[in-house]
Amino acid sequence: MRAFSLLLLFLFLQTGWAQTPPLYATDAWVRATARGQQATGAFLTLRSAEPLRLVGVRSPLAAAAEIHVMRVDDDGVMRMRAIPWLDLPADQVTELKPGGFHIMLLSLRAPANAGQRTTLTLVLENAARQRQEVTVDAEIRALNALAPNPPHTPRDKATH
Ligand SMILES: [Cu+2]
Repeated sequence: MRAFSLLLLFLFLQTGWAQTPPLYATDAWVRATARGQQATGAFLTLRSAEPLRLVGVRSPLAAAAEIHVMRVDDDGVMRMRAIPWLDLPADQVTELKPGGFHIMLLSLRAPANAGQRTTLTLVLENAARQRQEVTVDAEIRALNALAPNPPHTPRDKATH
């Protein structure tokens, strides 16, 4: 793990909770884009001290973002689709990574160039349905970092 991932900046934009959310977010990165690409994946590792739900994400890089899951469908083809939230069980590491859960940044406002940095703002909900936001710093990494993007379901294609 890189040293910079331990230096994440946590920015608390709302005060719905008495305390800051008990969330550890590390190794956040965004896949760099090729020319003309409208969407890309964002990834990070999360661990919460209490049950939380990731219900949304924002980034200055993108006009919209979705939480996606990637699964092998009945026909044996791996596809990804949007899910309304991602549960973060207490004291359990949840990895958002290529080939699994990930954040899809959509309608990109600018190319994501390797070596540059951006931010991901995570919208979290606790058991009492209070929401709070945490912003983490993310490195943009080369297009060929780890697995390639698989095809989306036709439903997703309409919005990507
Ligand atoms: Cu996706």
